Amino acid sequence: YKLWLQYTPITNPETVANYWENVQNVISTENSETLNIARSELKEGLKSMLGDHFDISKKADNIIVLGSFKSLNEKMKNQLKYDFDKIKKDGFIIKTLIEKDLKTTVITAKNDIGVLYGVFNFLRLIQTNKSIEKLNIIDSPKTDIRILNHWDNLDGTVERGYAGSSIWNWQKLPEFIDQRYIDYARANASIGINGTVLNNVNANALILTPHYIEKVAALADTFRSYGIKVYLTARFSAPIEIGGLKTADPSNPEVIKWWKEKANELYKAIPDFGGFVVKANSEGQPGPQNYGKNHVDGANMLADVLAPHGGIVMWRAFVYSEHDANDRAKQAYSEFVPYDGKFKENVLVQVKNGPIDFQPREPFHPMFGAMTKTPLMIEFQITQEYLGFSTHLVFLPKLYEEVLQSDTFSEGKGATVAKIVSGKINDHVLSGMAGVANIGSDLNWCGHPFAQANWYGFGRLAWNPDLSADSIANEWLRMTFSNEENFVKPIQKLMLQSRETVVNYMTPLGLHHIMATNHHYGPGPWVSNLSRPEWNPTYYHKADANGIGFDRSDTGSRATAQYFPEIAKQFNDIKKCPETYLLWFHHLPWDYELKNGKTLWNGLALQYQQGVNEVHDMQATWNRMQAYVDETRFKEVQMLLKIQYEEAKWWRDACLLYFQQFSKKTLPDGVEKAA
Ligand code: GCW
Repeated sequence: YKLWLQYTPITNPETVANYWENVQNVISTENSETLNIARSELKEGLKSMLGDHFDISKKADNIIVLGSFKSLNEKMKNQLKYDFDKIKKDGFIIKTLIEKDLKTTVITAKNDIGVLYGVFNFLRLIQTNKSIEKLNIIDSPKTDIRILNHWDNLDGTVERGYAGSSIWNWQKLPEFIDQRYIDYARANASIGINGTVLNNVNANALILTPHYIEKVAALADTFRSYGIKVYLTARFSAPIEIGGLKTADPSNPEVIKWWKEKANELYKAIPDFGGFVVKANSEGQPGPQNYGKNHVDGANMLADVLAPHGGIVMWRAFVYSEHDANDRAKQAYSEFVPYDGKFKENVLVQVKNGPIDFQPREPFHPMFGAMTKTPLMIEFQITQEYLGFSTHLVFLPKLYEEVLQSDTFSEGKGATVAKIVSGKINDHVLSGMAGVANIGSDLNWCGHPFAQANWYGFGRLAWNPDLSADSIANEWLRMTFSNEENFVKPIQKLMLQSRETVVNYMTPLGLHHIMATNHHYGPGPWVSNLSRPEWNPTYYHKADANGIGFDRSDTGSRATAQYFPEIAKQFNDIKKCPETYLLWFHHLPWDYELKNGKTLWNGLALQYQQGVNEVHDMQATWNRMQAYVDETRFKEVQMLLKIQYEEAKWWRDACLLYFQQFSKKTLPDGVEKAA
């Protein structure tokens, strides 16, 4: 329940003494709600980790000074002023200053929240067993909007949520502030998350009624001192549903007036309200296209009403329709890219990491790099809709890293998705990263003890999209479980491998969207009778007697042409296309020869088997860890891995039996037959 903020007592007396040498007291130079939180977090954290040694009532020499730059004494200001020029909004400095025998560690920032971020960073050093003797850390977030998207409905259910029900208790709000809200804010602040969208993108307009606004305001009040702003999803047809109007046409003066008044009402209750996320004209949601208008008309109308209050619009690009079903992967690009430059300044277009839908593996979305005048946010899914819910252990930062480090070549070599979303490439004022939350009412927040790492990792990468999944796994394990090398090493390896493993047993070689209908849990490549073509798995794998895969090259849907030439050429050419994306971009015969010399059929089968073997190895590794993990978590993970193993076999058997009807080939040696 304590997530990565365990502050586990350090047992080695020497280590304790060492830390104690450097932190004998905490002095804060000013007061504010946020700084008080920072101070008490630091004291409680140190006390918990260092034990009785840390007695703040004792007179002490080596201290930590906490406060914003303006509150520091002249001497410190002089020593820090150059560093200070290097930090940006919300950034911080942690620096050891030594004068004669006196050592002072200063944690300072331009604003209060920066100090709180600095405190969590400092505590992380001790949590992960790092030295704090001579510190010189200057760090700032690389994106502005680091935000969770909750797909929580007002009735307490969570769309694609696998960790119990919504943590927002609408019935008891605004009076009752659940301790969980505070714990939630603290956990988010500890990784730099500074925004939360409380409700589902498949929005219910009721959230915008006075009854709910009051409740939303109570949450905003709770989160404010942790630096977290509240945002809502806006249902485009709200003027009709709760406003009594006949239309929601964005050009209609009555509609515009209604939204203006709604914005005024929201900002009266929540002066720092963040703004709206909108899913429009996608999967049946209402939008401007219902009135013959386009995304720009819709987004700009809302942007105009929010602009005077400093609010923003995050307009989602997840759109596809049955009317243009030649290739769903191409639709968002065609609907948005032509409008580059037309969006108002306070609009960001929010784009999923890949062109289909949160698959175990997708190439990066071709919109990244293609809209130079519009800030693009990236949307990742933290909840594991297509990756085994909260039952399978999958460390997602590995997936995030793969996407973020992809080179779009939009401005020549090095224009990575990370650089585009952090606004570096086209100098955008706004930048951001959204993660669809995996948080629910479960005792452990996320349903799987290791799913917490995905929330943690998302936050860390939103702060710095260039961090490595490797370092994130390492720090998370140390903070959440143990600093024992015999534990950290093998489990870090297990986590880093886990994403490739799920790809192997679900969708190897670029296969995608072959999950069972609606819930997306388990295999369903055979489904072909759904009303919309692009909902059927057969639409994506196109397996037949001649082969398997979706031809998106120049001989097929030409989706490859949406990428910049360097990438397009690579994806287009069977010989150059990375095999991880092979069947994403090409339809190939069953005996096509893979790079390892195997036929496509044999290679595919062996990869499914490898996924199964890898889960087996994960089990074996975990079973050796009993000594390092408390019994509850040890057993939970053990039981979950057992399910994962059985289900990896289920995936292998179901997919291979199904595809075998077309390939008409036997399974190669090494692949176990279905029981
Ligand atoms: O992946 C699909 C999900 C829907 C979701 C949609 C979206 C919120 O299956 O449940 O709806 O994406 O992102 O809008």
